[in-house]
Amino acid sequence: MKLLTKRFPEGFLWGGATAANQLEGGYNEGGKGLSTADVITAGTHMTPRKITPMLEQGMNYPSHEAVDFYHHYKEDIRLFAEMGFKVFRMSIAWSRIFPNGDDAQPNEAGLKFYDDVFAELKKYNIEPLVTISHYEAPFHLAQEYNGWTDRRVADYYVNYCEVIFNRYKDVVKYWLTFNEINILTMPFGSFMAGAIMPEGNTEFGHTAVRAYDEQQRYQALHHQFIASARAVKLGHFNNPDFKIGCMIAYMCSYPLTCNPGDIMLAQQKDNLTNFLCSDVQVRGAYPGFAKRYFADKGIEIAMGEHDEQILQEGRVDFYTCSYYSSTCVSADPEQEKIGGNLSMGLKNPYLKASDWEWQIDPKGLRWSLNNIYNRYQIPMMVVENGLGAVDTVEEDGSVNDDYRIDYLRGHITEMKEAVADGVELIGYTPWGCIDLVSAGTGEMKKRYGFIYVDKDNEGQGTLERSRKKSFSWYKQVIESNGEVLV
Ligand code: BGP
Repeated sequence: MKLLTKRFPEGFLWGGATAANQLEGGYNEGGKGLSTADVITAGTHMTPRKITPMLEQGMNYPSHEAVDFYHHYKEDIRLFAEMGFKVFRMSIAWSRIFPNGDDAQPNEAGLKFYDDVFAELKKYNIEPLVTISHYEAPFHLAQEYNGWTDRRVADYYVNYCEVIFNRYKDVVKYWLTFNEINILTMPFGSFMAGAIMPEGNTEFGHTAVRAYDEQQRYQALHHQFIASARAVKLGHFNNPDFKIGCMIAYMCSYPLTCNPGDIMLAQQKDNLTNFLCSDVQVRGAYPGFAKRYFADKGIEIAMGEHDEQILQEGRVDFYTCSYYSSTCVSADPEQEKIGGNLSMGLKNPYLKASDWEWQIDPKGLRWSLNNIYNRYQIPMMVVENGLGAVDTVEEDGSVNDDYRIDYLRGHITEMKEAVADGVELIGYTPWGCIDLVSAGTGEMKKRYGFIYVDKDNEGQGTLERSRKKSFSWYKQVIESNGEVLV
């Protein structure tokens, strides 16, 4: 028997992660249509973003320019190559390829833009990892069809997949069908992930009236499962070498005490928020606990005649997740709440939190990876992880982000433990490897990057790129395949 060592495997995919609407800008260039992300204003930690059904004069829409990767991609990819990236996670903006979503023909200029990006990556032997849908859809699909509540949107998505699979089949091998698909199980995901139009209050996330309509959200989610499964089958047919994965926002929730009520609740939360979606995508069927939840809540999912078979035939090849923090759950409603990755949880007295109240818990990553791998036993990647923090630029232009290095070092150390535990981890792409717009708040101030971008919350700045202290640190991590972490 070969014993496992505490080392990352040869060929481990080190890199970084981004998403089109938070990175690219050029929102109306090259024939691109308006996306759902383009109608969300900037907010802050304390002020929610707003969804405006019409673009309003004088409003700050952070996706419109973002950090202008659209015009800076060559420079940015050169910097990724300098760090030694093996992989770059990016998304394709659906509305660049199909401006309205239901167009008869794709937009050639949009396809050409990604040809150029992939060619640039290839120059440096960086493997693209492409998210097909990362928190955006053509806005027309939201307005005309109420987004993913309408099954026809799944057809448009599959059509979009067919076009990009054909076009990029020789340059892209790794695909993810939907970013954090499980966000649709929460009110927050309604518009952002489901393109479901809000009614009444248009504050982003928790307060949009329709967001609470679970029936509608789970139906939209079912359509995404079908779309994802059809895309997997189509992709494998197109190119048997394709590796197509799911992507889950893994929310690690500990029971606050050993009270059996807390233990039960933690398991239920793990099941419903984390495992419902990956069970469907990895195992190809709804788990029993989902059926029970639907029955208890009176949710009825309209299923097509062949849906069960479609889900079975469209199982993913690998599992990926984001992991940022952990929270606690308790059966006692009086416990103190704290923020988290798109959801609230309870405070853990043993952990410190970031400025945005996300509790920092590297051990939780090892625990989560083991928990997931024990269930599925398929290759895994951590495709988002990192610390959103305020950076200070010194007079000499340097950014000494030791707090970010500490965060990443802690998490990489625990990933290595997970590898020694037997978890088949094949890659790691920390979030926002270059500063970009925050999805939750729309701010620039919440930075994750190894590369600093000169732009502030009001949209002012030169967009100049510079290397932070973490840049050279991460370079040596990659060079040593995770051995040198000091
Ligand atoms: C994930 C999203 C990303 C990203 C990240 C950090 O949930 O997939 O798009 O933004 O969270 O969140 P935030 O930008 O709110 O700090």
